[in-house]
Amino acid sequence: MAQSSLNDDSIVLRYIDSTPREEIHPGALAFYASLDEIRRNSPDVAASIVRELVSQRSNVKLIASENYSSLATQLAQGNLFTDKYAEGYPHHRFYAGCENVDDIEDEACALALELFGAEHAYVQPHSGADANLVAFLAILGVTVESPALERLGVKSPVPVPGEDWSKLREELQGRRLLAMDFFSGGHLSHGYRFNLSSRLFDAYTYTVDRETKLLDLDAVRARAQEVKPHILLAGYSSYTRAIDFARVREIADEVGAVLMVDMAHFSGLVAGKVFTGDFDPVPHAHVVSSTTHKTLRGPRGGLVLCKEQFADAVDKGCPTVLGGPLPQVIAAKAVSFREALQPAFSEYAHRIVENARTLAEELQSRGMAVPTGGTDNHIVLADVDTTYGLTGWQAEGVLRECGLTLNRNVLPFDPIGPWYTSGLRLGTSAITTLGMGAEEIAEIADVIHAVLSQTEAATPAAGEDERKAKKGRYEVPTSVIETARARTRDLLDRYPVYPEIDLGVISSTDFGRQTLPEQGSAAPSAVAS
Ligand code: DSN
Repeated sequence: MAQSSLNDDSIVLRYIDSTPREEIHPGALAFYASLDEIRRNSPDVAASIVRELVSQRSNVKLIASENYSSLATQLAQGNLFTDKYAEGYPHHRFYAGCENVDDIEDEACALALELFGAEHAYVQPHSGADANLVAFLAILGVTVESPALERLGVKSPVPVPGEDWSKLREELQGRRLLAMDFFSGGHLSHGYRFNLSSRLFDAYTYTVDRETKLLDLDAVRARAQEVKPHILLAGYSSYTRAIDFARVREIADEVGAVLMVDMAHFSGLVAGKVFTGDFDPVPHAHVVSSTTHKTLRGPRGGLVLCKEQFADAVDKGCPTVLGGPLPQVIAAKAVSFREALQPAFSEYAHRIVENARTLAEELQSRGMAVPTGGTDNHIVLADVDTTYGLTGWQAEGVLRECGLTLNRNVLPFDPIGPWYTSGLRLGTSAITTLGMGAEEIAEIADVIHAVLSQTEAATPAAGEDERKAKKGRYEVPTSVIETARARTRDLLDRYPVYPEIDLGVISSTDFGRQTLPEQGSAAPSAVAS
C-alpha cells in the first residue's frame, strides 16, 4: 500500500499547529486526518464531505427521519471492518477469520437487548426496509415454511423436490398483510403498491379516522376481523400519536395474526423510555423492526427484535434476504447503543417530544392546521394546503431557500396526491440534539409562518402547464427570504452542527480544482477563501 507523510499543506497539521494541546478534540483530529487521506486520491470526494458539513451548518434540520450521530459513531464505521465478509451470524459464519466481527456483533446484540428488553436481537439489516423484509421472511418461515417442511419430513428447503417446492412457494406467497395505509402514515414497505411487499403479500390497509385523523383501534379491530390477516403490522413514518400496542396485540390474537411493529421512527423514544408499558411495542409484538439512525441517533442501518420463537429465522436474514453484513456499521451500532443506554439519552428522548409538542402549539397559534391537533412523538404534520393554499412541494422549496430543511408529506386522504402533497412533515430529533428548546422552536415556527404566509402559487407563464405552475412553482418577495435566512442563520450560529470541527482550518485550495460554497455566517469565512 502507498505510504505518505504529512506535508506542509496538511489540514490535520494546520489544526494541531493552531490549537492548544488541551483543546485538541480527537474526533475533529480524525476528521481532518481523514480529509487529508481521502483527498490524496479523491479531492472531489473530500470536498463533498466538507460541503455537506457546510450545508448542514447552513440549514436547520427538521427532517423527521434524520439526526446527528456522534463522531464516535461515525468513526467506528471508517475502518478496516469494511473489508471483512462475515455471512451467517455470530459464531456461525460461512467465512474464516470472523472472531472480531463476532465480538462486535455479540456486543451490539447484547446492548440492543439491554436497551429494549427484547428476547432476541439481530443487528445486520442495512436499512429499515431491509429489516422489514427480514421480519416478513422470518414470520413466513416460522409460520408457513417450517410446518410445510416438517410435513415433508425434511429440515431444509434444499432437498424438497421441484413439485413440492412449487406448492410451498404458493403457500408462502399471497398471505394477507394488514398495515396502515401510506396516506395515513404507513411506510412504503408496508404493502404499498410500488414496493416488493405488495408483490409478496396480498396487502390490505387500515386508515386513520377521516375526521380526527387519529388511529381508531376499534376500527382497526373491525378491519382485522374482516381481512383476517396473516400479519398485522403496526408502525408508521408519518403518524403523530402514541399507539397502544397492548391493544393491537389483543386484536392480532383475536384474528390469529402475527403482530409485527415497525418502530423505525420512534425507536429512540422506546429506548429513551418515552413510550413505556402498553405503548412500548417490544413486549407486545412478535417481531419488531427498526432503523438505527432516526430518533435512536446511531449509524444508518436496521435492526430486528423478536420473541425467541422467531430468533432462528430472523438470524437467517443473511442469506435469506440480505447481502453480507456490514461489520463497520455493526460496530457503529454498538457504539450508539451504548450511548443510548446513558441516562442523558433518556433525557434527550423526552426533550425531543417536548420540543415537538411546542412546535405543534407554536405553529397552531399562528394559524397552521395540524392534523390530530398535536403530537405525542417527534413528528409534527402541517397542512399547508388548507392553511396557505400551497402544496407541500412549494412549502418545502421556499423554506429550504430560507435555511429550513424538511420534507413535504402526504396527509391522510390527501387531495393533492403523493408528489406535490398537501403537507409538511417536521421532526425535532436533530434540533434537540443541537440543544434547541422552546425559545428556538418558537422562532422556527414564526419563520415558517412568516415565509409561508407571504408565499403564493406562481402565475402560469404563457403556454405553461397551469397545473404544474400552480402546484410546483411559487412566488415570494426576495426580502422575505432574506429576512428569514438571517433569522435561521442566527439560530445556527448559536447552535452549530458538530462544533468540534472548525472549518477555519480548511481552505478551498485543499481540494484542487474544487471550490467550496459561499459561506453564510454559520460557517467560518476561511472556507470560502
Ligand atoms: N425515508 C424514511 C423517512 O423519511 O421516514 C423512511 O423510509
